Amino acid sequence: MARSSSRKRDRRATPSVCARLAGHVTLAARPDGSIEAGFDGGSVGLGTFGAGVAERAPALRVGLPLAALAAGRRAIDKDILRLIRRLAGHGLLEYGVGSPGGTDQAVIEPQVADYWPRTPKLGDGATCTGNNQCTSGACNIFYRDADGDGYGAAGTTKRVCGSAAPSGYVTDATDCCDADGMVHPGQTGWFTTAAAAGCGASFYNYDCVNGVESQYGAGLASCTTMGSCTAADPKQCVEVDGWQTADPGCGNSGLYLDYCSQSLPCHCGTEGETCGSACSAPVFKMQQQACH
Ligand SMILES: [Ca+2]
Ligand SMILES: [Ca+2]
Repeated sequence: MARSSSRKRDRRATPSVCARLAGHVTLAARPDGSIEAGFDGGSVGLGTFGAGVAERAPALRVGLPLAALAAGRRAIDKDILRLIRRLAGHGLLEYGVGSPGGTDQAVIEPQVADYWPRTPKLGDGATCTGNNQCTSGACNIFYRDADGDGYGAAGTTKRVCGSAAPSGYVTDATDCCDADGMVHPGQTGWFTTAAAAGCGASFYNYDCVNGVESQYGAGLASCTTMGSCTAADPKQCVEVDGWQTADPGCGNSGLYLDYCSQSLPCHCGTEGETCGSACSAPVFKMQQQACH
Protein backbone atom coordinates (compact mmCIF):
# COMPACT_ATOMS: atom_id res chain seq x y z
CA MET A 1 0.00 0.00 0.00
CA ALA A 2 1.09 3.57 -0.43
CA ARG A 3 1.06 6.55 1.89
CA SER A 4 1.33 10.08 0.63
CA SER A 5 3.65 12.79 1.78
CA SER A 6 2.63 16.43 2.14
CA ARG A 7 5.75 17.52 0.26
CA LYS A 8 4.84 19.49 -2.83
CA ARG A 9 5.70 17.63 -6.01
CA ASP A 10 8.64 19.02 -7.98
CA ARG A 11 7.43 18.79 -11.59
CA ARG A 12 10.86 19.59 -13.02
CA ALA A 13 12.59 16.55 -11.57
CA THR A 14 12.03 12.98 -12.67
CA PRO A 15 10.88 11.00 -9.63
CA SER A 16 13.28 8.25 -8.63
CA VAL A 17 12.65 5.04 -6.73
CA CYS A 18 14.88 4.19 -3.79
CA ALA A 19 14.96 0.72 -2.25
CA ARG A 20 15.52 0.45 1.49
CA LEU A 21 15.27 -2.10 4.23
CA ALA A 22 11.87 -2.54 5.78
CA GLY A 23 11.84 -1.20 9.32
CA HIS A 24 12.14 -4.59 11.03
CA VAL A 25 15.06 -5.84 8.91
CA THR A 26 18.77 -5.68 9.77
CA LEU A 27 21.83 -6.73 7.76
CA ALA A 28 24.93 -8.43 9.09
CA ALA A 29 28.16 -9.42 7.38
CA ARG A 30 29.39 -12.92 8.23
CA PRO A 31 33.08 -13.78 8.66
CA ASP A 32 32.98 -15.83 5.44
CA GLY A 33 32.06 -12.71 3.46
CA SER A 34 28.39 -13.49 3.02
CA ILE A 35 25.57 -11.18 4.10
CA GLU A 36 22.63 -12.18 6.27
CA ALA A 37 19.31 -10.44 6.86
CA GLY A 38 17.73 -10.60 10.30
CA PHE A 39 14.07 -9.99 11.08
CA ASP A 40 11.59 -10.78 13.88
CA GLY A 41 13.90 -13.29 15.55
CA GLY A 42 14.69 -15.08 12.26
CA SER A 43 17.36 -14.68 9.60
CA VAL A 44 18.11 -15.57 6.01
CA GLY A 45 21.39 -15.78 4.13
CA LEU A 46 21.57 -13.57 1.05
CA GLY A 47 24.79 -14.96 -0.45
CA THR A 48 28.33 -13.77 -0.99
CA PHE A 49 29.08 -10.50 -2.73
CA GLY A 50 32.06 -8.62 -4.08
CA ALA A 51 34.42 -6.25 -2.31
CA GLY A 52 32.86 -3.18 -0.78
CA VAL A 53 29.29 -4.44 -0.70
CA ALA A 54 29.30 -5.12 3.07
CA GLU A 55 30.50 -1.54 3.65
CA ARG A 56 27.89 -0.02 1.36
CA ALA A 57 24.97 -2.23 2.36
CA PRO A 58 24.14 -0.20 5.52
CA ALA A 59 23.13 2.65 3.16
CA LEU A 60 20.03 0.54 2.47
CA ARG A 61 18.75 1.72 5.85
CA VAL A 62 18.31 5.18 4.25
CA GLY A 63 17.73 3.99 0.67
CA LEU A 64 19.61 3.50 -2.60
CA PRO A 65 18.33 4.70 -6.02
CA LEU A 66 17.47 1.75 -8.27
CA ALA A 67 17.79 3.58 -11.61
CA ALA A 68 21.25 4.91 -10.78
CA LEU A 69 22.41 1.46 -9.73
CA ALA A 70 20.97 -0.10 -12.88
CA ALA A 71 22.79 2.49 -15.02
CA GLY A 72 26.04 2.14 -13.06
CA ARG A 73 28.97 0.47 -14.78
CA ARG A 74 30.99 -0.38 -11.70
CA ALA A 75 31.06 -3.92 -10.42
CA ILE A 76 29.89 -2.77 -6.98
CA ASP A 77 26.75 -1.21 -8.50
CA LYS A 78 25.82 -4.53 -10.06
CA ASP A 79 26.62 -6.37 -6.81
CA ILE A 80 24.54 -4.00 -4.70
CA LEU A 81 21.66 -4.40 -7.16
CA ARG A 82 22.00 -8.19 -6.81
CA LEU A 83 21.80 -7.83 -3.03
CA ILE A 84 18.67 -5.68 -3.37
CA ARG A 85 17.10 -8.29 -5.66
CA ARG A 86 17.76 -10.97 -3.02
CA LEU A 87 16.16 -8.80 -0.31
CA ALA A 88 13.17 -8.13 -2.57
CA GLY A 89 12.79 -11.86 -3.15
CA HIS A 90 12.29 -12.29 0.59
CA GLY A 91 9.93 -9.32 0.90
CA LEU A 92 12.35 -7.40 3.11
CA LEU A 93 12.28 -4.04 1.32
CA GLU A 94 10.13 -0.97 0.93
CA TYR A 95 10.45 1.71 -1.75
CA GLY A 96 10.48 5.48 -1.50
CA VAL A 97 9.34 7.50 -4.53
CA GLY A 98 10.43 11.11 -4.82
CA SER A 99 12.81 13.65 -6.29
CA PRO A 100 16.45 12.57 -6.29
CA GLY A 101 17.91 13.49 -2.91
CA GLY A 102 14.59 14.86 -1.66
CA THR A 103 11.86 13.80 0.71
CA ASP A 104 9.64 10.88 -0.28
CA GLN A 105 6.47 11.78 -2.12
CA ALA A 106 5.17 8.27 -1.56
CA VAL A 107 6.33 5.03 0.05
CA ILE A 108 5.52 1.60 -1.37
CA GLU A 109 5.30 -1.19 1.19
CA PRO A 110 4.99 -4.45 -0.79
CA GLN A 111 2.46 -6.93 0.50
CA VAL A 112 4.03 -9.78 -1.47
CA ALA A 113 7.55 -11.13 -1.69
CA ASP A 114 9.54 -10.54 -4.87
CA TYR A 115 7.79 -7.26 -5.62
CA TRP A 116 9.91 -5.09 -7.94
CA PRO A 117 8.97 -1.55 -9.02
CA ARG A 118 8.99 -0.95 -12.75
CA THR A 119 9.69 2.31 -14.51
CA PRO A 120 7.43 3.06 -17.51
CA LYS A 121 9.20 3.54 -20.85
CA LEU A 122 9.76 7.09 -22.02
CA GLY A 123 8.35 8.50 -25.26
CA ASP A 124 10.31 10.36 -27.94
CA GLY A 125 11.72 13.65 -26.70
CA ALA A 126 11.90 12.63 -23.05
CA THR A 127 15.22 13.08 -21.25
CA CYS A 128 16.99 9.74 -20.82
CA THR A 129 20.26 8.17 -19.77
CA GLY A 130 20.06 4.75 -21.42
CA ASN A 131 18.47 3.04 -24.44
CA ASN A 132 16.46 0.70 -22.23
CA GLN A 133 14.50 3.66 -20.83
CA CYS A 134 13.00 4.59 -24.20
CA THR A 135 9.99 3.17 -25.98
CA SER A 136 11.94 3.61 -29.23
CA GLY A 137 14.92 1.75 -27.79
CA ALA A 138 17.23 4.67 -28.60
CA CYS A 139 18.45 7.29 -26.14
CA ASN A 140 20.34 9.64 -28.46
CA ILE A 141 22.82 12.38 -27.69
CA PHE A 142 22.44 15.87 -29.18
CA TYR A 143 24.66 18.95 -29.03
CA ARG A 144 23.81 22.55 -28.20
CA ASP A 145 23.64 24.90 -31.19
CA ALA A 146 23.34 28.24 -29.43
CA ASP A 147 24.28 30.38 -32.44
CA GLY A 148 21.90 28.58 -34.82
CA ASP A 149 24.45 27.80 -37.56
CA GLY A 150 23.53 24.12 -37.65
CA TYR A 151 26.74 22.99 -35.97
CA GLY A 152 26.78 21.89 -32.33
CA ALA A 153 29.15 22.38 -29.40
CA ALA A 154 30.68 19.07 -28.33
CA GLY A 155 30.83 20.10 -24.68
CA THR A 156 27.12 20.82 -24.15
CA THR A 157 24.87 17.82 -24.64
CA LYS A 158 21.39 16.57 -24.02
CA ARG A 159 20.16 12.99 -24.30
CA VAL A 160 16.58 12.32 -25.30
CA CYS A 161 14.59 9.35 -26.57
CA GLY A 162 14.11 9.14 -30.33
CA SER A 163 15.88 10.63 -33.34
CA ALA A 164 14.40 14.16 -33.25
CA ALA A 165 16.75 16.76 -31.83
CA PRO A 166 15.39 18.92 -28.99
CA SER A 167 14.93 22.61 -29.75
CA GLY A 168 18.31 24.35 -29.84
CA TYR A 169 20.23 21.09 -30.29
CA VAL A 170 21.63 19.28 -33.35
CA THR A 171 23.33 15.99 -34.15
CA ASP A 172 26.57 17.68 -35.25
CA ALA A 173 29.32 18.29 -32.66
CA THR A 174 31.97 20.14 -34.67
CA ASP A 175 31.33 23.84 -34.00
CA CYS A 176 34.53 25.28 -32.57
CA CYS A 177 32.67 28.41 -31.43
CA ASP A 178 28.98 28.23 -30.57
CA ALA A 179 28.76 31.96 -29.89
CA ASP A 180 29.11 33.12 -33.51
CA GLY A 181 27.03 31.79 -36.39
CA MET A 182 29.71 32.73 -38.93
CA VAL A 183 32.18 30.37 -37.26
CA HIS A 184 31.64 26.78 -38.32
CA PRO A 185 33.26 23.96 -40.34
CA GLY A 186 33.02 24.61 -44.08
CA GLN A 187 33.24 28.38 -43.75
CA THR A 188 35.10 29.61 -46.86
CA GLY A 189 34.83 33.36 -46.29
CA TRP A 190 37.72 35.50 -45.10
CA PHE A 191 37.28 37.88 -42.17
CA THR A 192 38.99 41.10 -41.13
CA THR A 193 37.36 41.29 -37.70
CA ALA A 194 37.59 38.75 -34.88
CA ALA A 195 34.64 36.47 -34.06
CA ALA A 196 32.25 37.13 -31.19
CA ALA A 197 33.76 37.60 -27.75
CA GLY A 198 32.36 34.23 -26.68
CA CYS A 199 34.84 32.53 -29.01
CA GLY A 200 37.87 33.80 -27.12
CA ALA A 201 40.12 36.80 -27.50
CA SER A 202 40.98 37.66 -31.14
CA PHE A 203 39.44 34.42 -32.44
CA TYR A 204 39.89 34.14 -36.22
CA ASN A 205 39.61 30.37 -36.84
CA TYR A 206 36.29 30.85 -38.65
CA ASP A 207 36.41 27.50 -40.49
CA CYS A 208 37.29 25.46 -37.39
CA VAL A 209 40.22 23.71 -39.13
CA ASN A 210 43.98 24.18 -39.47
CA GLY A 211 44.15 26.90 -36.87
CA VAL A 212 44.15 30.45 -38.26
CA GLU A 213 44.92 30.76 -41.97
CA SER A 214 45.69 34.10 -43.66
CA GLN A 215 44.21 35.02 -47.04
CA TYR A 216 47.34 36.91 -48.10
CA GLY A 217 49.87 34.68 -46.38
CA ALA A 218 52.90 35.93 -44.50
CA GLY A 219 55.54 36.02 -47.27
CA LEU A 220 57.36 39.05 -48.59
CA ALA A 221 56.98 40.48 -52.09
CA SER A 222 59.61 40.29 -54.78
CA CYS A 223 60.09 41.29 -58.41
CA THR A 224 62.68 39.03 -60.03
CA THR A 225 64.12 38.97 -63.51
CA MET A 226 64.03 35.53 -65.10
CA GLY A 227 65.20 34.00 -68.33
CA SER A 228 67.32 35.14 -71.21
CA CYS A 229 66.13 37.33 -73.98
CA THR A 230 64.91 35.91 -77.26
CA ALA A 231 63.30 37.61 -80.17
CA ALA A 232 60.00 35.89 -79.44
CA ASP A 233 60.20 35.94 -75.70
CA PRO A 234 61.77 38.86 -73.94
CA LYS A 235 63.13 38.54 -70.45
CA GLN A 236 60.33 38.10 -67.93
CA CYS A 237 59.67 39.95 -64.75
CA VAL A 238 58.31 37.46 -62.20
CA GLU A 239 56.04 38.88 -59.54
CA VAL A 240 55.76 37.20 -56.14
CA ASP A 241 52.86 38.59 -54.13
CA GLY A 242 53.61 39.47 -50.54
CA TRP A 243 54.15 42.13 -47.95
CA GLN A 244 56.72 44.89 -48.08
CA THR A 245 58.03 44.10 -44.60
CA ALA A 246 56.02 41.64 -42.47
CA ASP A 247 52.52 40.19 -42.27
CA PRO A 248 50.57 42.80 -40.27
CA GLY A 249 48.31 40.09 -38.77
CA CYS A 250 44.58 39.35 -39.02
CA GLY A 251 42.50 42.50 -39.35
CA ASN A 252 45.52 44.81 -39.68
CA SER A 253 46.69 46.69 -42.77
CA GLY A 254 50.11 46.83 -44.36
CA LEU A 255 51.82 47.48 -47.67
CA TYR A 256 51.22 44.62 -50.12
CA LEU A 257 52.51 44.16 -53.67
CA ASP A 258 50.30 45.82 -56.26
CA TYR A 259 52.57 45.24 -59.29
CA CYS A 260 56.18 45.19 -60.42
CA SER A 261 56.93 48.14 -62.58
CA GLN A 262 58.83 47.18 -65.72
CA SER A 263 61.12 49.67 -67.38
CA LEU A 264 61.21 47.40 -70.43
CA PRO A 265 60.01 45.65 -72.68
CA CYS A 266 63.43 44.15 -72.64
CA HIS A 267 65.11 45.35 -75.74
CA CYS A 268 67.00 42.50 -77.34
CA GLY A 269 69.52 43.59 -79.85
CA THR A 270 70.75 40.07 -80.32
CA GLU A 271 68.88 36.87 -79.72
CA GLY A 272 70.21 35.21 -76.56
CA GLU A 273 71.53 38.46 -75.23
CA THR A 274 71.28 38.87 -71.52
CA CYS A 275 69.18 41.88 -70.86
CA GLY A 276 69.63 44.41 -68.19
CA SER A 277 67.04 44.90 -65.51
CA ALA A 278 63.69 43.52 -66.56
CA CYS A 279 62.09 44.46 -63.28
CA SER A 280 62.29 47.65 -61.45
CA ALA A 281 61.02 48.43 -57.96
CA PRO A 282 57.83 46.77 -56.70
CA VAL A 283 54.83 49.04 -56.25
CA PHE A 284 52.79 48.51 -53.08
CA LYS A 285 49.24 49.25 -52.00
CA MET A 286 47.57 49.18 -48.60
CA GLN A 287 46.00 45.78 -47.89
CA GLN A 288 44.05 44.48 -44.88
CA GLN A 289 44.93 40.94 -43.86
CA ALA A 290 41.88 38.61 -43.72
CA CYS A 291 41.78 35.24 -41.98
CA HIS A 292 39.75 32.08 -41.25
CA1 LIG B 1 29.34 28.66 -34.68
CA1 LIG C 1 41.17 27.83 -39.87
